[in-house]
Amino acid sequence: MIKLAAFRAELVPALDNLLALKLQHDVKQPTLQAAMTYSVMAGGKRLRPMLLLAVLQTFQADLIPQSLPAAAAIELIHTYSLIHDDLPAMDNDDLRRGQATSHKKFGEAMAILAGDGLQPLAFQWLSDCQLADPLKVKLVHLLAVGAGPLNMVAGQAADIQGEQQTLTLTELKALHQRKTGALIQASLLMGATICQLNTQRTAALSDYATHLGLAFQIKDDILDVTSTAAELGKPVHQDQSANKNTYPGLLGLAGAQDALQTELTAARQALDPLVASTDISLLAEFLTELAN
Ligand code: GRG
Repeated sequence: MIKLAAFRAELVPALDNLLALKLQHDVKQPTLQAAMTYSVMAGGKRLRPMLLLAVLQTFQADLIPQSLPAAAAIELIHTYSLIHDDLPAMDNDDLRRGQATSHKKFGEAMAILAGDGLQPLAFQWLSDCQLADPLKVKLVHLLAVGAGPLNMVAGQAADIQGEQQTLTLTELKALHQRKTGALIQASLLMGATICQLNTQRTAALSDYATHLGLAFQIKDDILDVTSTAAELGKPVHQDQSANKNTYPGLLGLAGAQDALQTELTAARQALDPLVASTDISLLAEFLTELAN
């Protein structure tokens, strides 16, 4: 099985080319096109599309070329969520991936419209891609459920409300499962759908996705604490995790690190039913990266 670094080196540029070309073709208004392209091409890690493509690589690699637009569609949804999350009415952030946020560069109205444009464009790309119609209906459904008011938007709403109170660990987990986990899960399940995997294999990937999504969020919370401490030139203390509604905030830094290991172990175990029939090393490598 190909290593994750080589897999990325091959497919991230292919995905980036496709995203840039299709945005140029499909967005008619120049400023809107600039704003949408600016955020999509700002150097994200492309985690979610890579997860979809990793499922294809694991089970049926010949489906990768025709599935690139479906993978790209997920990145459009992810980018919209970041643009809107950064808005003054939400997190009010000036910087994203080291550069000005959309509303700082293009103004608030254009940033809202860039996000608005990215959402339906994702479903346009999905429904246009070269896959069988019944599969495409399932893909549209999975992405809508993951990104919509059942999950991502609900998680964002709960997050905004939760700022007023301290959440329990169970509430925090549920919030993150919706806000960030569900799109990660949709990416893996979209891969399973394209490969038409059976129920048992799909369930294993779904379980892997749940734990991977949580591990991703816990790691993000931990990095927030450790990088802030590093920027301030201070040692990291458990009580430095100022934001209460984070894993380090609720569990302390060591507790959050334990929780990360627990989720990574569970994610790896979720792949066990697949080991006899396929090489799971590419999927397992996503976990190794989060452990380091
Ligand atoms: C506005 C409806 C709506 C939803 C926003 C996902 C989300 C919901 C907000 C993002 C808030 C945030 C920064 C959460 C931390 C985890 C996370 C999703 C980080 C960003 O994802 P990466 O690391 O980003 O995959 P890149 O830049 O690599 O694409």
